[in-house]
Amino acid sequence: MKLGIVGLPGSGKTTIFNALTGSTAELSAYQGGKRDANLAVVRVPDRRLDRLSSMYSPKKTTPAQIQYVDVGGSVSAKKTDASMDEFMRFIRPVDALVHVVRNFERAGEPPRPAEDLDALESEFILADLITVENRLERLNRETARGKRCDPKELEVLEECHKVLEKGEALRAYPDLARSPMLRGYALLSAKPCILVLNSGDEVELGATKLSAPRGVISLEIKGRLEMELTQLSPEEAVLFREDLGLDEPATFRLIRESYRLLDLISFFTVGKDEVRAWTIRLDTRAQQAAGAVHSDMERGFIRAEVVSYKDLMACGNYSAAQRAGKVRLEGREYLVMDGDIINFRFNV
Ligand SMILES: Nc1nc2c(ncn2[C@@H]2O[C@H](COP(=O)(O)OP(=O)(O)O)[C@@H](O)[C@H]2O)c(=O)[nH]1
Ligand SMILES: [Mg+2]
Repeated sequence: MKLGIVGLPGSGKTTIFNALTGSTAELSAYQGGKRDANLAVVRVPDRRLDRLSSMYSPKKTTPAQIQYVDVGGSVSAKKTDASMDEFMRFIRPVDALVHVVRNFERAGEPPRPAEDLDALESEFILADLITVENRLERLNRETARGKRCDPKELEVLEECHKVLEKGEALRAYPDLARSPMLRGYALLSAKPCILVLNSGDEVELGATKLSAPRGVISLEIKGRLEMELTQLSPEEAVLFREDLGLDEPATFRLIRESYRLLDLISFFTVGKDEVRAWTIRLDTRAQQAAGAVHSDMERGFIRAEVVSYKDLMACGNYSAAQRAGKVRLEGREYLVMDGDIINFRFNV
């Protein structure tokens, strides 16, 4: 699962990327726009995994992971095709967007989060409009030449066209945005999106009112501050956070929201060797979930031995949970729930 960090040049994309990933990628100078994309795999913070790890003291604890890419530059339908192609090469495969908006003064320019948000959002919508129009033209040409095309595709594209022409993002219409017909187009405004208000150190959190477009989750992060905190030693960082009255890193929330945005949940496997979080989509059945761990487990699936995280913690340990009747045997059709601890029984 991969999220792309987008935003106007100088909005703090690389800063947020560094805060998220603990990396030290180079920041752009004023008006810069580093061309190379930064890519990092991030551990999904999960207190449940930490507590399971204390319970089992395994040799290895493996968190769920999620990828972020800091694209650099920004899309503009007005730009040359080459820079557009480059942007699209990075952004097309991402599952969702993190849209960073500047909320700090830079080189004497006061923050204008609402305008900035709208400016880039409009570019995405325009880029999609062009894609959809090109495709529609082509379909119409082919139809005129007597080639048969899927009427459903035409219908979905016409519908997209109407939305985009009104200047609205496709994600505001979730059924349309998720249409299988659109899968190949990687339309930007159809991708799920988290809005990050990147506030300066001096900004009072919560004081800036910025209304997110329909279907967009928003959160506020002091990007530079969070980035600087990730660059301290863990001991120093804890002291600093206490001083500033900060709880966990703000980026943890962003990572968790990314997970939720993509309709992802975690289940756990536990044991002396490894305690591990596995990522699956919401509404995954037990047999398919077994496949996340190993294809043999999916193929030879017999039953899933399941206990919820809450029940396990309430009982204190696995055998107590068994005695209390909290460990269930579930079949292949069982819909795995977030926080399930699963032991797959299989036979190959
Ligand atoms: N004051 C302040 N400056 C920031 C913040 N985030 C980024 N900057 C500065 O804005 C400039 C551009 O940041 P960068 O992350 O490179 O932006 P990008 O072009 O979107 O990747 C750099 O000089 C950063 O130090 C912030 O939260 N507060
Ligand atoms: Mg950058």
